Amino acid sequence: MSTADDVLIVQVGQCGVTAGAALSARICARHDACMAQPASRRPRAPLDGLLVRRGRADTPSSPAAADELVPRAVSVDAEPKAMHDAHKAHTKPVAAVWTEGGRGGVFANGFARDYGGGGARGLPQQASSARRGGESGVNLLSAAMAAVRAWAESSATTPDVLLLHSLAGGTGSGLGTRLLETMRDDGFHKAFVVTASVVPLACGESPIQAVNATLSLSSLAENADAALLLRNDDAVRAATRAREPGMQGANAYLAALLERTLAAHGRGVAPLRDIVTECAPIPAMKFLDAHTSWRPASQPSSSLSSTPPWREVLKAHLAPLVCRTHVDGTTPIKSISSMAFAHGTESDAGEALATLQASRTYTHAAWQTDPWRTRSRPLPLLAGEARHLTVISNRSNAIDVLEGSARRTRALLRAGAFVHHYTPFGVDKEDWEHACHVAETTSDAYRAFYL
Ligand SMILES: Nc1nc2c(ncn2[C@@H]2O[C@H](COP(=O)(O)OP(=O)(O)OP(=O)(O)O)[C@@H](O)[C@H]2O)c(=O)[nH]1
Ligand SMILES: [Mg+2]
Repeated sequence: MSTADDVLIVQVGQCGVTAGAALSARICARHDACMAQPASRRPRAPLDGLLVRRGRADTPSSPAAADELVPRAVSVDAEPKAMHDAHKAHTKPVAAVWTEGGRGGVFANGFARDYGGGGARGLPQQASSARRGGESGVNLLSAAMAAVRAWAESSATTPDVLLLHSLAGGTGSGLGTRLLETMRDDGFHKAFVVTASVVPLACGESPIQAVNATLSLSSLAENADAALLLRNDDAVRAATRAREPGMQGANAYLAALLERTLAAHGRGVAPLRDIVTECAPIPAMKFLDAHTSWRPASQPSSSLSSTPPWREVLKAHLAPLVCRTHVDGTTPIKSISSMAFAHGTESDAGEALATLQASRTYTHAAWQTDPWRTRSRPLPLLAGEARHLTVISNRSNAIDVLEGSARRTRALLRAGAFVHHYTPFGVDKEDWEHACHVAETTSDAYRAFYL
């Protein structure tokens, strides 16, 4: 049976590589903390199973020591900068492939350009294989697939895949979804593929972010088993509350959220399968909402002397991050199925859930009589933190992302704006139309079930 040990993390584009590096740093730090304990009472860190031995130098300008333990993560980016930064911070994936130029924030450029060629650099093979770095002449999609395949084959069973990427950038959205589609056609049909898809800031970061998001959301609807929609607005809000503003803080929040999500399921349980089975059993509704309580580092905590009550943890550090109404500001957001991952024991999880239900932070559809599942385990804690709760929920606010993106894409389509940026890469008006249609149909399914 697969477990957390059989997860392959594939991180694509600047956002994927950078947030993935923050996750890797946390996994390695937990491992090092456990190893620092005397051998007689040394615990196994919750995500130790994700660590593998990496071989020789395979990343830009940062030769890794042989036999270094690193998380089973493959980094893919069209440009090397995010990888350089991650490697300087000593957060290395097991394999990295890259080219020398970004995709200019255009989905089509990431999705289709890699068909045609352009030398990719990197080492897609396992540590034991012969080195194939430098200008290999292989295109980025092929090189990325070779790395993914090599590490998948190193696992006892086909691993489940966590694809970490943004919906807005050219590489993360375009190449990320292209990789997903290729995996589906290429032996990964047995694997559960869950994406951690970073939603751009609502205030807007690029005039074509909605088009990129619509095109990738429609591909996720067709190819992923579940997609965690990680809103950058929430991550930035969490970071600001924690007095760690900016993208670094946002990534620290996202890393904590993903670490807890992967680690909470207990021995012998495959985390991604658990999430798909419990939260996304209906294929038409696979877009999930995810939040974790994240204690502001600067805030004094009673946890240093005693364990704070769940009411305090949830009210102060989870509820403020969770939206309760749709973008119209009045229609309540409803859930149909939710999972709560608690640090601690089963009784801690039960207590946390009772407190959460009393707070009405999450409201479930009236017909759903048994909406919650809990998972509990001693999980990594942040400095000064005594307990935390993470919630993954199938919620109607997916409608806002799907409809909002499709609406803006249709407006650009009517105006004929920006289409010429996509057509040279083989993504034309019909593809925009199709993506809008898929996003709207998916949104309709949510409306029918929830509202
Ligand atoms: N949370 C978070 N979001 C990021 C980060 N870097 C970029 N983003 C978001 O990602 C989106 C832009 O995508 P990028 O990942 O930068 O683009 P890319 O995938 O590298 O694609 P190209 O640069 O166009 O080739 C925007 O919504 C950014 O806010 C990061 O480190 N953390
Ligand atoms: Mg980039």
